[in-house]
Amino acid sequence: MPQPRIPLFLDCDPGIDDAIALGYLLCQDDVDIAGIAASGGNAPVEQTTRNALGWLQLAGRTDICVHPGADRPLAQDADYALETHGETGAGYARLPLEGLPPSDTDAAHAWAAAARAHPGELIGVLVGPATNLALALDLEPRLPQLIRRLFIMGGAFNYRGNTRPTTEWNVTWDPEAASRVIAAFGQAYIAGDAPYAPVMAPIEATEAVVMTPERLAKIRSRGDLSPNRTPQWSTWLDQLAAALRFYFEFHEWDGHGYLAHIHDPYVLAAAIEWARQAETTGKVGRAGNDRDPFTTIATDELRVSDESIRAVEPDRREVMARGDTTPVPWAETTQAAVDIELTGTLTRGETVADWLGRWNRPANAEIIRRIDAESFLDNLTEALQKGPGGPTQP
Ligand SMILES: [Ca+2]
Repeated sequence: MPQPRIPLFLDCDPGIDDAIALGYLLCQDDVDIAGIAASGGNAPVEQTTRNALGWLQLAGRTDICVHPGADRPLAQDADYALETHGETGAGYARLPLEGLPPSDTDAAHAWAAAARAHPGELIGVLVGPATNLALALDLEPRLPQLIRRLFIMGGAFNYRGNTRPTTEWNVTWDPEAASRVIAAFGQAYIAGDAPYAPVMAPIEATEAVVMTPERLAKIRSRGDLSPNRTPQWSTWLDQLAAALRFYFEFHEWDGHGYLAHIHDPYVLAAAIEWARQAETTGKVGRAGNDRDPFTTIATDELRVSDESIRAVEPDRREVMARGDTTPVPWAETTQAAVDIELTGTLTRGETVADWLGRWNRPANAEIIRRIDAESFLDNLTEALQKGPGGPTQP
């Protein structure tokens, strides 16, 4: 039986970890890229659009559209992370200067068009600020019903921030947009209009995904043994290594050591792998809503260490064993009511989860609590070593 294809829309702000996500995406032979949107965030939107196009062009994928997004957040001035990602948002990488033009269709219209073109099937992945998707909700309020599942990189729950003391970058960039997206997608889930809660991957989980020089060397060298590996892909990896060198230096300067937290590729990979698993095990409508709203779901034993499984409470293990939902791959998750602080004088942009049900509100999001980072990094390594191998490649 042929493998079902996965239509996917990626909204990003490249950004160095975004670049790894883009590369990983190109290596997935069963994913149909329904569109790529660029958001302002790590760099101005003109630059992130150019970077997305540049990474694609470097890989020979001149057939993929990049849709430019809004140039500023909904309700505040734009801020950029050039000290983290470099003046161009691509570290020391040299991307093609002359190149493809961006799409004439802006990001918000592209989100709406992709969702309408794949009703109930599109996987949405947000690894930049939520501005584009919030604007798309104005154009197409049925997006939460049309999109099969939304995966969001963002937030910091009861954790030190990476931007302000308690806030994460993507949400801080545009808290109003993040709030609107969570509210819309969460409400559709609560109302029974959408089968799955949006997934949030906050930094206290994604920081476990660490790229090291050793891991990078493995990706670059072992790939020579892959029959699918082309010289073009080797060049792509050379530029990724140049980008990562900047990212390593930044993290070292920031006190984390000569390594890099790579938040975005995990979220993209989890979305793709979840779609595959859900396809394999059958579509389970209302997944998760039969349980109490604060249920912890963990992945099956194939993808999480024994130690992690033992840490799950016994009654939660029963939920896992029933197999009545498709777990988020390489992760343990908890459903909870989530909201975003928009007015706090010290905490604007903080994501708040009501773990104990004090608000008496149903869960509107599935939050990733822990990631089996080593297993995911092995998957990432294998994919990047192999390179793109689909029929569209020469
Ligand atoms: Ca990003």
